[in-house]
Amino acid sequence: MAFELPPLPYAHDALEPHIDARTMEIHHGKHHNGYTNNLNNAIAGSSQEGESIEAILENLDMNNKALRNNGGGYFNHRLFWNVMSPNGGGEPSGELGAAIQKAFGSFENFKDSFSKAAATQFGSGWAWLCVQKGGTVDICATANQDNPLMPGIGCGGAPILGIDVWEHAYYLNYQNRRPDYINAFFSVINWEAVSELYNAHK
Ligand code: MN3
Repeated sequence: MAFELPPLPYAHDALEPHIDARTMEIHHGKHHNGYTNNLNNAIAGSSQEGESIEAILENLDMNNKALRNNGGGYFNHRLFWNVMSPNGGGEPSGELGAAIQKAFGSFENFKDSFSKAAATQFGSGWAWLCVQKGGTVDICATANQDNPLMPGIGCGGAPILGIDVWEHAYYLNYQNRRPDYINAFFSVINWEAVSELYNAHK
């Protein structure tokens, strides 16, 4: 069974004005599609064919650049679309809200730390909120299409929120103003989806 490009859970223009429709069209239809096809090429005929993307990444040979880049790209973008929503924004509640309070002291402190991690990731990469077994949450940033599921990368644990800070994610609308894009991302975060991931992986 080959991996397939997952459909966007909303229309291309649904996240405007925070993320523009043209960026979403190219990002999903070209970039994520490319990672998906190249992931399938990278595992074709190998023992990884038929495994889940999580199992592939957790057991990854970090020297396998094609699988590292494209497996990461497939997983990271799939998560990214799902943690955004046109009805997003606000703050998390429930157990995730409590875990964020405990780790960072307040939602505002969390937002500052996450935004800083995303803004200071040099070049292309991602910033993450991850949950460890036991329920504590951590922030980290990773280069390129790496993510904390991969051996020895970032804070470890399960990524439950991620922001893509490659220029292709924001350049059409924000040019070099990465901090403005990061701030806008907070207006579309789907905290219900992030909470579901927290509860599934805590
Ligand atoms: Mn991207």
